[in-house]
Amino acid sequence: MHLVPASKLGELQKFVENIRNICILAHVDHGKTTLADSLVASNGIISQRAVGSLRYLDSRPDEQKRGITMKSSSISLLHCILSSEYLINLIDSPGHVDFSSEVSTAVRLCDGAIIVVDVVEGVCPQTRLALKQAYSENIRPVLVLNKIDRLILEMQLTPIDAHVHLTQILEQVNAVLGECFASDVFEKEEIIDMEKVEKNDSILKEGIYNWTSALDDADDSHLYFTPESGNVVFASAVDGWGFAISTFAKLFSEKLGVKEELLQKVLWGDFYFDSKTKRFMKGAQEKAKKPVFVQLILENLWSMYETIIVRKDKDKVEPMTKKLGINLAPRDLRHKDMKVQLQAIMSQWLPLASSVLNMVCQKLPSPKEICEEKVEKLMCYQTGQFEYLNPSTKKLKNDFLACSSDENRPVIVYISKMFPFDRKHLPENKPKPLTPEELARRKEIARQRHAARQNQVDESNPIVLDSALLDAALTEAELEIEEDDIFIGFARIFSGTLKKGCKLYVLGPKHDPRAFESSDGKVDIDKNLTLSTLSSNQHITTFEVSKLYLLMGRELEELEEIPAGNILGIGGLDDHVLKSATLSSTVFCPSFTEMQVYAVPIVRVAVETQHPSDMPKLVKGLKLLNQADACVQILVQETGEHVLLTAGEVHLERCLEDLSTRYAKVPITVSEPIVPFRETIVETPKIDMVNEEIDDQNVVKQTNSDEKQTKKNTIVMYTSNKQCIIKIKAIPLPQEVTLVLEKNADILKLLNSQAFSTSKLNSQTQMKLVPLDDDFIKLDITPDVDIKDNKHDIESKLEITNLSLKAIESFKSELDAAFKSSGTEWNNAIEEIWSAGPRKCGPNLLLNRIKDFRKSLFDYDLEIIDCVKDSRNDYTSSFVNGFQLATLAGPLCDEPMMGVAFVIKQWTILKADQDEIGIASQPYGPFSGQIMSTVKEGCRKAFQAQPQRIMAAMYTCNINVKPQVLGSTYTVLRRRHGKLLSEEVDRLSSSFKVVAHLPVVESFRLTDELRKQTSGLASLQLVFSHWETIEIDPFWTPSTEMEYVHFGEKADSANRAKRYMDAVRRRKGLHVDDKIVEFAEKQRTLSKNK
Ligand SMILES: Nc1nc2c(ncn2[C@@H]2O[C@H](COP(=O)(O)OP(=O)(O)OP(=O)(O)O)[C@@H](O)[C@H]2O)c(=O)[nH]1
Ligand SMILES: [Mg+2]
Repeated sequence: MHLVPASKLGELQKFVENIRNICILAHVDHGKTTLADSLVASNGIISQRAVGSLRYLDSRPDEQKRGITMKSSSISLLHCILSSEYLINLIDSPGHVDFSSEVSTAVRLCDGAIIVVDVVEGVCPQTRLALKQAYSENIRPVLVLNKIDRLILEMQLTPIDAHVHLTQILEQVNAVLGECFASDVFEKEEIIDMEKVEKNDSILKEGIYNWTSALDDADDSHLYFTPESGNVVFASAVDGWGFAISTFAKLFSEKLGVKEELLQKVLWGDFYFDSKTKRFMKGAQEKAKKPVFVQLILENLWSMYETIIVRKDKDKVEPMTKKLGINLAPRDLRHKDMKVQLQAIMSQWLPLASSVLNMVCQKLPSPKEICEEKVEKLMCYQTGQFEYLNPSTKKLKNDFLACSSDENRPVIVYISKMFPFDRKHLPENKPKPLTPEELARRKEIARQRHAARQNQVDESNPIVLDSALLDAALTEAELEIEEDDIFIGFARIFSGTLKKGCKLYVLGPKHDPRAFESSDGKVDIDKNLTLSTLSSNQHITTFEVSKLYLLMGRELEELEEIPAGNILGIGGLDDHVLKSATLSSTVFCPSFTEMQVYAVPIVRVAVETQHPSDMPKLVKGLKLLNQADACVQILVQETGEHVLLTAGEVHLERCLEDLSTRYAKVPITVSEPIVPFRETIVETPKIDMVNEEIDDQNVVKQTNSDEKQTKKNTIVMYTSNKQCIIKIKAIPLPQEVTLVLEKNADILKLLNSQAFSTSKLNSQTQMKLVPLDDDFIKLDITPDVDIKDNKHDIESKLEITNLSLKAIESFKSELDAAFKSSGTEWNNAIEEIWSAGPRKCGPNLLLNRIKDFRKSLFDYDLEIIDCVKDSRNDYTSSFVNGFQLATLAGPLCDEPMMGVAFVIKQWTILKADQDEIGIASQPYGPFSGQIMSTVKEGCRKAFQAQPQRIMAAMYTCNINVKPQVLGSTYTVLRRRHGKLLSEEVDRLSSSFKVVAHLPVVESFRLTDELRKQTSGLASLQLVFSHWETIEIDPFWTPSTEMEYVHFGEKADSANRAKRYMDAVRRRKGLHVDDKIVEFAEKQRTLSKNK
């Protein structure tokens, strides 16, 4: 096909029914980009010969070098079926787990997805995730079973075995879809049940419960991949061929004189051809007959590969092509490499692009078919449920469903990411062909310059250049484009038409339309507002559309207007959008639900410039990097150090490359990866380091008297002016409670902001202390709704909606259940919770067991009456902040605490008269400050009075490994303290799928080491999983008899927990208790005497 002009694609954008917005999703290396090459080649953008080797959509040099995709990119293609023309907006996405945020940005803009599965590797972790993501975003999938050629050449399966194998792979994929469906149905059922219970439905009254599950009634038949229904293509992307069942149904219906519809039904499945009756019969497996799929399809494919590639039978090639009706170019026929001949034949016989694109057009929905469920999901970020939206916002649902470009429809656009683009390559900056006049002018200038140079020697006779010509030359020079990047918004129009010059609101992720219900949807926003000038409670800026682009892979094409239903690029948003945003012509439009992020930024490095004078450039570069990548976070530490947070090693490398060559363009130095730890306490261990029970008899070293004193572990603290007494004890939180707290950090935040806005007391002190409980300041990221500004904000009034109250209540009951299941001592704990920390939303608790002073986190709806007399009320926020500071940086290595409860048993302020305290405390500073530091110190001491432990961040590590190197893989894992979880053998590829947990801190350069140790026969995926306590006491010294026997008195064998702790302490410049060699001389003499 010839190259399709952009104007033609622009024309097609108007026919919404014929648009397909799709993305390609798969596990890493399953062949997405190679498949995309075939589709791109079908539009003449690249040649058919380049398919597979070019990987056109991997436009970054490092993508080409490493052979993996690192960003999602889009291209618009034309596809014709009979006389209908379709516009396909195709997005290729990365498969590597580090870039899963790029997959989310792609999925959000699409209505359908092509799931690619490598038939040898089968369903892998990212395939599973892709299917789940597609399901949860309500996008319809089709399947491409890729790399069938590997079954023939590499695995050398017979056609019958291959058929069995393909059936199994299909079952695996469908099983994942089944899981998604079942969990979705159960979830919905739970909500319905809860509503029923709330309404006090007849079930309870009548005492009858309907035990039939919704799953029994739910219809999931439409969901699965079945070749006979046409949503599966079998392919070899690298060889450029692919077919659906319908491809062969059409081919054979003429040849065999059988109806196409009949063939469509029998070509896949348990059918065989009975040569006697000349009929297709069911039961091939039972009667040990060859299935039709094997007989008519696979055997043909196999013989093709065997003749051309295995036997290299050149003479048969020509007759074969004639039989198939293929015209092979003489150049291909003469080609020495038989693979090229095969590719040429196969890609003409069973062209991959047409099979895949036919399937896409026939099986995937157009933007107009967007379902109600998806619209509601997109619209309810702030409220969680559609019914809680305001009427004017609810009305917009019809506009989403209509997906119309009508003038009267509101414009709704979603931007899922901002991607950098070289300014020089923008369509408007591309060099245009010169007109004859310009050519003549340039010639004239050149001639004059030449003459001037010739006459330079003769200074008395200077030649004056024609000033008009010079002016023209200057304007041209001025037009010389700056060499830098601009950002383009990666967007989709859900309603209305985007035109140049139209003015829109840019709604930030925190925009809430409920605040504008009284307006008519149009509000006056200062035109000059940009991201950097927005205050923390403003979320809207205005923007005039100036540049609209058609995304064409490595290129952009400028368009004047783009109608609803299309994927596009929008320029000029640099100052308005940070990472994602919603654009609309009405403020009633809610911001879209945030995209689900599956990658956790866990790997940190500190970056700095080699030359201090370059620092401003680095800061600017970091801001740009932050804008361009959904998964990057930038932090500035108190020390002024800039820290970059990324999802993993590969992501980190890409970010650093971008930073030094694209955004900052200065040489940078990078610290060793910084891995976060947590600090916790545990119950006193009952067994020692050699797994022997500890009892009084076998303990050799008794604890000294100091420690005995704190045996009770309750710490008593006085403020410096001795006016206040506090008794604190630290206890480990049950694991379930910690998990619930960790999961509900958002609700804790919400609870705090409400508690704050409703509490009439202490606001002053709290305001002062807010910045203290954060040793990191986020760099120019749209600020979080700041607690202090919240008080007078309209939003805070809106915040206590029914829904948030409901969410808080369900969190409370979940937490209560977790407490109750952990033993009777926790029975009342839920009422005692005073605060969570650090940052008021962390996994540690402050428990209030002060007999005469009640304060609870869940008292947010109570007005505190008549307690002003108690002077402690004036200092509660100082008290809580002391706890916040303590939990933010523990005593082991200044890392945050996790899973610790601080029980306050007593808090007494001796002198109630505030003025007196004020005077008395003069020499020690303000009393509130004293209380805070005393609480902080008390918490630390209480923590130290318990057995302390370090917690490490853990990865789940999926390794695919060949049996011959399984041993060395385990050695590598063991050395890095990995814990084996499971090991499965894949019968066909005879490789092992190993799943293990591995501390993040031990994971660096693991990929390289594995590659070396296993000669590249193991592949690896790392995903953040959880925090795990390292069961070794960092301060451990032998104390039992057996420990003395095993480790000797000095016990100088390596203590892993201590090693981690010391490394962090060293990095932070804290004191490290290094062991110094004692009696060095004695040792030397000993060795001399020997
Ligand atoms: N044998 C065989 N190899 C294939 C086929 N399709 C792709 N490959 C090879 O698989 C490797 C990965 O292909 P890509 O297209 O880059 O895979 P991808 O899914 O885009 O990978 P990421 O984007 O990094 O996730 C390349 O070496 C391809 O040549 C196929 O049909 N058969
Ligand atoms: Mg790729």
